[in-house]
Amino acid sequence: MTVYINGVATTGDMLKSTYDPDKDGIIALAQLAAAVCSMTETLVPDLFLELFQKNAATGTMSFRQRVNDNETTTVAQADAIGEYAEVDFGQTVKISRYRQFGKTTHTGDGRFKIEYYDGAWHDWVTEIAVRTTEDWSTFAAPAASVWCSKIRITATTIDTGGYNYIAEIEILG
Ligand SMILES: [Ca+2]
Repeated sequence: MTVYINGVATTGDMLKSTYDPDKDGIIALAQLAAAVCSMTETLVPDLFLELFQKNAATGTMSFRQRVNDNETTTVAQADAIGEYAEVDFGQTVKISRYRQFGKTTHTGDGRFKIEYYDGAWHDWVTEIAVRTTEDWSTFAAPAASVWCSKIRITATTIDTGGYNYIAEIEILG
């Protein structure tokens, strides 16, 4: 294949999938894109606990600030589908795993989901069962790590015990 640059036929580096700094020194587009993506990935940090807890949660869930106050005895609660607690990180981070601290007054049939914001809201993990014990779940990692600047914990089914309780949640990179 021949590429014409300014009317001159060339078979230089533009045709190569990897950068080979020989004759013309032109970096193949794919290589340049890979380099930029690699740099961007380096600049997006994994979400760490202190940053997850830095900003108090906002939203429509009662006592929503309690979902990330680093205290498992303070409990947020939702009694209507769609109520949520939102945590804004103030920067783009990578999230990979989460765990929750429950409450024994749950029947166990309540469900919530975790959404993430990257310019638009998307579901990250759905159909998460409310936890019926007052201890931490093990960390669960959904299939996809994602980049985001905010998350929401949203009630999707209200527990027949009356409320979906979130004593604490931790989302990390
Ligand atoms: Ca709490």
